[in-house]
Amino acid sequence: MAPAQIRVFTSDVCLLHAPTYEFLGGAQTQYYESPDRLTAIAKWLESRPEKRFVFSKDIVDYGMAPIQKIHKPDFLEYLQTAYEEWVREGGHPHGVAPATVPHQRLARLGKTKVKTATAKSGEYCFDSSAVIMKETWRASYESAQVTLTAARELKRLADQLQNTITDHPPAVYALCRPPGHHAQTDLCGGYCFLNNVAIATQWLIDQPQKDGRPSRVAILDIDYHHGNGTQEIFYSVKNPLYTSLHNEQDYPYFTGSKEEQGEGEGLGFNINVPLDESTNNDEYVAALQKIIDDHVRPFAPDYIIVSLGVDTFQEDPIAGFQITSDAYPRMGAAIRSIGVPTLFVQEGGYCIEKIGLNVGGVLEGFGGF
Ligand code: OKP
Ligand code: ZN
Repeated sequence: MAPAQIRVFTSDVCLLHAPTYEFLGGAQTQYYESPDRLTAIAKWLESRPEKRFVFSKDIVDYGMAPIQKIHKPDFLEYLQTAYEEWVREGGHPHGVAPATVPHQRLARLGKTKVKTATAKSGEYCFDSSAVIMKETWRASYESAQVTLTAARELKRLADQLQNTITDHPPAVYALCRPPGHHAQTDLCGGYCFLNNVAIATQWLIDQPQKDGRPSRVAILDIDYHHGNGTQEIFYSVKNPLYTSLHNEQDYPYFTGSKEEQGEGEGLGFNINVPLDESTNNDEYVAALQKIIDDHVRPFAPDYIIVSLGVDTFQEDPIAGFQITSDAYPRMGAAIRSIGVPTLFVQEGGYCIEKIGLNVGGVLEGFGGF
């Protein structure tokens, strides 16, 4: 039997972050990570029959504590003050975007103290796509709170099912933006400011199981891009397990190889599976099934968190494998077969016309609708 419904949490505050342009391939283009993505997904899900998707805009404010467990205090301070300082210093009012970043081979003798808004824009960011505008902090904070609210609902549903035998694990979906998987402990980049998945992961780990032990979380990052942020944040711990399928040849270019397997206690708990850009539906689903069988199931997670990017789609304007809309329900079904309560968190996906169909495909595939 399929779960009757999938709960969806979202918030209009997530729409407030709306830069109008970015630089792609040297050209000034539209800002692809737009609020329209979120409204297009909501519209598609709401149009489905049988009230499969139950929306809630009741977002709980968990405050800064769960965010401070992941991100450094100076970085959090920066995100909240960057725009005002930038404008005060004469930066363009569209928003903060670095022109100079501290490259690792740049001579840094440790004596310079970063003070100006322009210098800080490079210190805390690794590319030009994470534009900080007036409402970016508010929207990013809300995006994290939407994810936490969804995580709490998943825990509630999982607890309810504790003593029930079921083949339909509960699923909850955080329909949020800006996305998060590129955001590191003290770096924004790749349209990401706060790492929503990392924040919710740590929150769930900190919710003990019945026997008092911390919960075990496996992250399945199916966005087209490597989640360098989530990898970095959990690189030296053995819980969560981080797994990612992505195109290693594409953005963010310098992370995501098979050789990155974690360090110290975390060795073996970071699994990167790079795929070629020619990857088609069957090949993708086979790779997903393999990562599930070889790594996710053996980890015996209490929860799964999916970094749900649908920029794997062949028609995506800035990304994409050779994957059509038919593949998404198959991905959802493969994830459901693990049989574990699952939190879906929105990451990338930039084809506005099909983003609802593709996200909805994964969720309906999981639900068995
Ligand atoms: C965010 B998420 C590549 C340009 C990349 C930033 C992409 C961020 C993707 N040609 N610009 O993982 O979907
Ligand atoms: Zn992506």
